[in-house]
Amino acid sequence: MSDTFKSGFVTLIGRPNVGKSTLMNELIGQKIAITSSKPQTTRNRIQTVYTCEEGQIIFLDTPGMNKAKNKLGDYMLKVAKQTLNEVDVILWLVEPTTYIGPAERYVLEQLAQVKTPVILVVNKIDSVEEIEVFKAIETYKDEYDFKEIIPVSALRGKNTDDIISTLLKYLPEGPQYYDEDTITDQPERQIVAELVREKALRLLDKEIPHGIAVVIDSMKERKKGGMIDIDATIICEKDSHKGIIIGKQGAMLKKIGSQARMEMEHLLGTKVNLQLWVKVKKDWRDSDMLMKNYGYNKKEI
Ligand SMILES: Nc1nc2c(ncn2[C@@H]2O[C@H](COP(=O)(O)OP(=O)(O)OP(=O)(O)O)[C@@H](O)[C@H]2O)c(=O)[nH]1
Ligand SMILES: [Mg+2]
Repeated sequence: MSDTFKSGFVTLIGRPNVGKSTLMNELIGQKIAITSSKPQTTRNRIQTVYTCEEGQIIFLDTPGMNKAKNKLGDYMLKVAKQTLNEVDVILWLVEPTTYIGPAERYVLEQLAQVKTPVILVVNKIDSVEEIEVFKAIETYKDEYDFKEIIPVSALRGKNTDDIISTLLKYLPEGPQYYDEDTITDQPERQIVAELVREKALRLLDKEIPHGIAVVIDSMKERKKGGMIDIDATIICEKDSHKGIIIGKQGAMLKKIGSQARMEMEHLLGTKVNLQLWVKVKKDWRDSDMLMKNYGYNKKEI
């Protein structure tokens, strides 16, 4: 055992879809944050805990940094920005390319205003030739004074151990904030709702997923045990969307439900009876009250 224990908070930032949630799940070895190929999958700040002999790292997965188009977008941006000043280390994830787009410029602007050490993570190295990774590193290195640059593949778990050892190097000495069994601050109910949203995101076409929210209406274990009954509602913005989510003779809703149920059973370690409903709430993404009802509370940022 080493004689000093390191601990602290680390935030993952970067453009939507760069792989922040995938990387966080990989680092802690468990799926807590949902992921999908649609940008803006993560909406809230999700905290997870990694504990080892040398220290404890508390990860904060945030929504991708993007200019806001509605109140929900505004909320998501606030969640992401707020964390920059509160953490001990920032992990900035980028794609393995030399193109520094508006989203990256925006992050650079934010980073210029903080003193927190920044580690650049070049993700998705499995998707390009090695030379591209090298070129990306060369490009980024001139844009900011990064403490370290680490190329990884979050999806394949390649080089991700390097992130842990590097973080332990930069974290201050500190106490163990959480007991070693603690994995996340997310209530089970919230993870369950997110699993439904993930399946909807993955199964539905582009436009609809951004306008949906999921609420758990009830979640009860049967007296005899061995089965949990869950009622959940998918909220969408238009009648036409409702039709698409339900699908021909309910086929789409059934598919979302059965995929979500399987993961819930894995998460909860018991059989699940899942009932899904679909409701239309026009413009909920621009209503403070409805947003709060669906779990996006401004006061909690
Ligand atoms: N090829 C490849 N794909 C990856 C890698 N990491 C993540 N992805 C994929 O990229 C997509 C986005 O991943 P997420 O983890 O949801 O991205 P995110 O940054 O959390 O996105 P937001 O929550 O929308 O900001 C998913 O389809 C992942 O499977 C990687 O290392 N290689
Ligand atoms: Mg995410």
